Amino acid sequence: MSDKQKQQLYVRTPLIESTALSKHAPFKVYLKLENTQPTGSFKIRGISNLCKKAIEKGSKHIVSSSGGNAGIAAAYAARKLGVKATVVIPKSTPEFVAQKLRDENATVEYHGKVWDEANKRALEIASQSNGTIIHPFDHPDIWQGHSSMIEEIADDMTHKPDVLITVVGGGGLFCGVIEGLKKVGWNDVPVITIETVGADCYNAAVKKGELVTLDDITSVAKCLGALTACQQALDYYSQHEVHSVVISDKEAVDACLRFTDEHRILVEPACGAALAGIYSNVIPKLQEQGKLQTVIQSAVVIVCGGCSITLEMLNKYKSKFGL
Ligand code: PLV
Repeated sequence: MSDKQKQQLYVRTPLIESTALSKHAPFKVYLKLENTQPTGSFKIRGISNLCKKAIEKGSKHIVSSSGGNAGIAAAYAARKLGVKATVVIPKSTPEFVAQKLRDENATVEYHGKVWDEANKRALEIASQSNGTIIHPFDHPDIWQGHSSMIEEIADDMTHKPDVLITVVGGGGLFCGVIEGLKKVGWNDVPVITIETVGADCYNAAVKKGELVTLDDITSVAKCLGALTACQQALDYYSQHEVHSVVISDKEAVDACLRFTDEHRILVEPACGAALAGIYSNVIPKLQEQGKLQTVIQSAVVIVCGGCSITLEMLNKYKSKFGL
């Protein structure tokens, strides 16, 4: 392995106790600040792991399909590891995100309305150019990479948290969380998975007991916008205590606005959805429904981050939802 390949591309992120968010809950809220990764989201953990393995096997060209953040992670990893990157993004991705990809030296192609269509094009490019496809969420090396965030949390906390809150797009983050919990022996820590209405393929799958493909992504949380979740995420549902919750776009945007004021951190609605777990009282609501039976004294929220947001966009969402 070359020195380039040995370098760690993700950073150990802070875990902080949030007095501001704890004021909204009858328990202590801890935040795992994945927005502080060099690429702005947790994605670099899993994607860099997968890219390194591909390059070790001789790959010279990384091809990624992405709603944005997985692509930025793949482009960053490719640049640092000295190989070429092509990223296919759906047309819903803002131009400034395409520019961020170009800033990482990636070739960018817009294709399709949603991520699933961009992914088909990425598969074509990879087969035509002898490139390696880097899936944004459905690969064991991605989950293994993401699981490192739970190992860090276990190292940093003096006690086991009573619940963990995360979002689900295609389920890569969630699978990483479950694998991390297994690794640190926290098999009994319940996980709350949050999605927004119109990007809720995981909730649809757990309700039906099989994978469901949505017709379209209508949520503003485009980065949660996989039409179908990965099978492993559904399999983990029956192996771990998981509570799948769907919130509105308005709640996700409201959480982004409040978080910006209270923590001075700007995140996209995909991440606002996790924060809505606190701001929209998801835990007390689950308890009222008798669904979360344990006493909750502490909760960890995975602040997954994301680059697809500007103050101007957040203000537009604010007006759109009458906030
Ligand atoms: N975003 C993917 C899929 O988009 C991407 O290509 O970047 N939070 C943020 C900020 C994200 O960007 C994503 C995924 C998620 C959460 C959900 O992660 P997942 O897909 O592993 O469940 C269409």
